[in-house]
Amino acid sequence: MAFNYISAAEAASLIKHGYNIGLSGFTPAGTAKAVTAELAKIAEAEHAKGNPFQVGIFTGASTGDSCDGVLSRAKAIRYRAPYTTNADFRKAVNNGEIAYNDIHLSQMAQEVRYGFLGKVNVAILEACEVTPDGKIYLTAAGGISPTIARLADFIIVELNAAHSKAAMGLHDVYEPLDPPYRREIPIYTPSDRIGLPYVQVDPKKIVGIVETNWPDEARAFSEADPLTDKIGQNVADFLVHEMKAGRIPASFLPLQSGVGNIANAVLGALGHDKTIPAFNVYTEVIQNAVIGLIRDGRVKFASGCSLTVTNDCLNEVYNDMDFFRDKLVLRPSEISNSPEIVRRLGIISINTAIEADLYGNVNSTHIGGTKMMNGIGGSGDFTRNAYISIFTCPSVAKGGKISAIVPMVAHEDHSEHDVKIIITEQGVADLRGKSPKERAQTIIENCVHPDYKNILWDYLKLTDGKSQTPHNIRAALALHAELAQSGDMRNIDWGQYK
Ligand code: 0RQ
Repeated sequence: MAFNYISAAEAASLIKHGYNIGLSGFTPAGTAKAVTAELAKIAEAEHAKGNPFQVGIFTGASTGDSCDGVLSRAKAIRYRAPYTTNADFRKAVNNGEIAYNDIHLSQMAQEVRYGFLGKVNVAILEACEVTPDGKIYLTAAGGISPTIARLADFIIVELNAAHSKAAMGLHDVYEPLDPPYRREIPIYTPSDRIGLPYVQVDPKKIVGIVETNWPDEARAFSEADPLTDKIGQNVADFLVHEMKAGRIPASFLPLQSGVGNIANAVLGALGHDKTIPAFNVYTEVIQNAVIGLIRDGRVKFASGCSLTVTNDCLNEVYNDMDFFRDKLVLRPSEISNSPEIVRRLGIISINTAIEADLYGNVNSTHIGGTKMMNGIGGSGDFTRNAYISIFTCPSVAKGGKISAIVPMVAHEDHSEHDVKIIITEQGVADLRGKSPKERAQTIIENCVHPDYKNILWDYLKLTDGKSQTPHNIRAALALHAELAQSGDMRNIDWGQYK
């Protein structure tokens, strides 16, 4: 079939007010970019005429500025799911302008299929190649592309020359059946391939191909610093200790690691620690550190949903596919983050907390209990099902004015039942096999910053000290209230709660 080649503006003009748009990509990797950038201009023009113009966005995870950034500045997003990292989007959400639904990433595709989120009007997929019989070869991410492509009324393809055709073959595209017909997802080792290297669509649904040359908008990492290095080293030391104690098999287990500088530092430290054998990665986001470790032979195989790497690093992979082809695979997010597979493979999960409490509950998403930061991402998919679930964070934020360990988290994403290890630059709290009261002792002794140790010991003296989970309910959020009032949790005076 001969395709219609159209401009990004022509493609955007096919999208109407009220549509739900399904987008390829996972993080800024592999996200369609050109059509959404034009759509923002249409929204602004319609708003200037006094007409409403807003759409719903369904995608794999965060996107780059060309989607969440421009569309939120243009006030063109009514609804969006799931995870996002864009600062303008965050501002709009916390200003009450956007309905944001923070869904576990593994559940996004199936919630769309189950009809929980409404109709997908159009899918926009970024591709490095598309064939006349409807084979769409994705770029740097799997995301929810197979599902939105199948469900959408029509499809727009962004054929992006910034992604080499060498990406063909990187993907393993597989969509499970829905209940009551679902079977096991037959992945038994991180390198198993179970699907096709492309998304197959009905070519008649492709209404236009937009040719672009637009590099991914992945963020560069800050240089490693002593704090993140120390956290990374604490994670590596803990895992070596567990291996030596026989609680992790000597052949090691696959790792999942979240996004950001701490995650990158953790992987770097693990890679350099030669007491850990070369290992596999089964994760959602493959960052720069993993590519380096594959080069060094420290990571044997990496399965992920996206290559969220700097563009230099991405081109390094594309230019050397002969080396990387049997060491990398990209999967849709419901497979990369599948609870079934996480449990089966015995994945060790490492994610970042905003704050944790004395009993092991973790807040990954909200600042001060009310303002959205980014979202839960895949941290819940992995944590709940991991062989060992680890959360890392610096012990203090904002120059010491905030303790990351608080009496009670102001919002809970991961519960005491799922969080097994907390690691800060101060040390490691191993919560496995402990009662809540025992957990509080080990967390204060090992993870809390020296400025806050007595503050938290004193908090415990305000409780009955005997209940299953001792709290002084009036004082439980007093550190947060103190921060809101004086700007520094260290100013707390417990006297009023005695
Ligand atoms: O503020 O931006 O003003 O400097 O939060 O904190 O330390 O720079 O760390 O960028 O790794 O983000 C949890 C948000 C950490 C992230 C979170 C302030 C701090 C700073 C950012 P500034 P850092 P990071 C994989 C798995 C949830 C999803 C997840 C995240 C800013 O890792 O979104 O894990 N995780 N997904 O100063 C007030 C506190 C604070 C605080 C930090 N207690 N109170 N502010 N900050 N702690 C990803 C995917 O699923 C795709």
